[in-house]
Amino acid sequence: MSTDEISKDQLSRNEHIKEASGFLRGTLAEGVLKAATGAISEDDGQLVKFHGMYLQDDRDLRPERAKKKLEKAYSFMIRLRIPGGVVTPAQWLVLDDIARTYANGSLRATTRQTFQFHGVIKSNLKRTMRAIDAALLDTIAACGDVNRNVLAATNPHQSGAHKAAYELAREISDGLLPKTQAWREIWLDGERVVGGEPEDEPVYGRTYLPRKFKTVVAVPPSNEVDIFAHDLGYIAILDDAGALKGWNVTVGGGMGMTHGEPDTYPRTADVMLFCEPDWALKVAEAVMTVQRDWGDRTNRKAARLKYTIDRRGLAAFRAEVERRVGRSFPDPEPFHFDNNGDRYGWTEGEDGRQHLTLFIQNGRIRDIESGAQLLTGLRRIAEIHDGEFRLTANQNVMVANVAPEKRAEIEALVAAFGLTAGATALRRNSMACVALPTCGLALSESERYLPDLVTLLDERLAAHGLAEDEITIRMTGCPNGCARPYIAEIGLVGKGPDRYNLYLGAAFDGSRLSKLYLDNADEAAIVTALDGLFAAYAAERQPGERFGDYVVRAGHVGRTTAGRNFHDATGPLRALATT
Ligand code: SRM
Ligand code: SF4
Repeated sequence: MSTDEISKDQLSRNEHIKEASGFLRGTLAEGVLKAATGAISEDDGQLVKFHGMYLQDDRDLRPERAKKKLEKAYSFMIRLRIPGGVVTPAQWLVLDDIARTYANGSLRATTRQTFQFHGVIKSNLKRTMRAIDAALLDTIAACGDVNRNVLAATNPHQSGAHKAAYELAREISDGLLPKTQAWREIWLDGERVVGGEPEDEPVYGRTYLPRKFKTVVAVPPSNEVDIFAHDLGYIAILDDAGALKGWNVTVGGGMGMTHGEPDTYPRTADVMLFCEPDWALKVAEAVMTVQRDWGDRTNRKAARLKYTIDRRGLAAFRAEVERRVGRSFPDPEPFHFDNNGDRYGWTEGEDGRQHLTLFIQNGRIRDIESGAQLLTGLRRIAEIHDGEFRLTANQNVMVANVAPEKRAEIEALVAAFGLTAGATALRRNSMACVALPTCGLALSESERYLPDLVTLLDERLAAHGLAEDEITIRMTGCPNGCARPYIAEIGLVGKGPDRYNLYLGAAFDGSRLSKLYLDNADEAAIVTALDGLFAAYAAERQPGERFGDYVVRAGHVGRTTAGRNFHDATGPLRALATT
């Protein structure tokens, strides 16, 4: 249903907030100045997301504050917009300063190639935003019902294709950026244009999109950006000489669901068409505006593009995209992915440039007392590095374009600050979302717990001779899927305190969803179940067979090809259901 076809009272509450906000202003300018509370109003809380911020509170402190009848310990999470995840060393130093001065002493690399700050109190918001602006960065459209940070493949193995991927990410990010000046006006005390042209959002309109919209650009054979999890994606297709021929366009991926609501589900994207390089931006605009007009604005749980496509059908969606672009496109070209992880250590591009990818556990860059000094170590590297830093979609950091004469110096810093402290194969392939204490939606621990669970699982893997095997494992504190758990070979999704759903059977290249294997399981049940499966895998696997493929072939879980059979019970659960 488009907004034209439905009456105003059917629209979701957020649609009214957007409509009345004056292009995302609301009462934010006044609310930020109110010293009586660390929070802002509920409506402004929705609008501030479009400015890259979330109102949060420290959930660890809730009981104590409630006992003392104090307001919650409010602060803001700030998310940057960094297309392709590229920052200069000078920008890194500013971000490090902000982390130490205004945030909680850490930088958080996210699953979408950007940084978040946590713990910024209201009175420091403007100072933080001014520092971000001075570094020529911003947080516009990092969250909210808009096209968010655009991801691009980081691993510059095929240098030409990666350059094209990065350029396309920037082009789409700029082309689909909201035009409102509200961000500058509110956070940088910019002048509101009075008597000039009335403000307009030519692409978005006054109510922007029905829901968040995410775009990525991939370069096979690496699916490091997890293209099948995103609303819109581009897969580089190269000619025989390795030059870019064009892009396969994917639509309708997404991870979020709600426990117990089978109408919500993760879905892997469809590969829709092939377009030549000059048409890529036009296609992005058409896909986004069809979703703008066809997406459900009455129910936010049904509003993502994945549901629009399932409701209308891929063929109808494609026809409308082609109609809006004004031409038809060929069908997609063949392509092949072989993994969705990062290549760690030093790599060399075909142009001879050197790059160092560092494993950052769950993206948290901070100094640990008597442990790795990630924040300080990376700061020291930024002080001498003259290439750039690239964030990966797996929460890691690449020190990119290292000059040959700097390599030894950087290696010495990596060793001195413990930046590569021996992660096992499972840990290197692990990701956890933020969850507690800052995420208001978390049902269980994630970032603070997965490292310990991996230690237990590593012992089990080693016992079965699998210590060197690459297996992807991802955990989230709730079913929203921020670390994309449903396309990891082992997925753990928070159900409640110390309880998780265990999902198995996704593909190592991120192209197939997993299935529910254990419901509401505690640590002992998870470790016991996986121990048994690791033993069986070690004994029965075929040469080169991945863990996710094995559990499907051996019948431990069913195969999933699209989102809609995701909720069918399998494995021990299926057995329970039929007895
Ligand atoms: Fe996410 C909401 C953190 C990537 C699906 N996500 C949230 C919020 C903002 C909670 C909230 O709404 O109050 C979390 C803030 C926690 C905190 O304290 O920082 C949050 N999401 C994250 C990050 C930081 C996880 C991480 O550990 O890296 C990732 C930031 C990405 C970025 O830089 O933009 C993050 N979120 C994702 C992804 C992965 C991706 O896009 O590749 C997904 C699944 C893909 C998708 O969108 O379907 C994801 N986040 C969600 C959802 C469910 C959306 C849905 O369609 O149902 C929510 C809740 C919502 O939107 O209602 C959510
Ligand atoms: Fe929060 Fe859930 Fe996202 Fe984890 S998956 S960061 S708990 S919204």
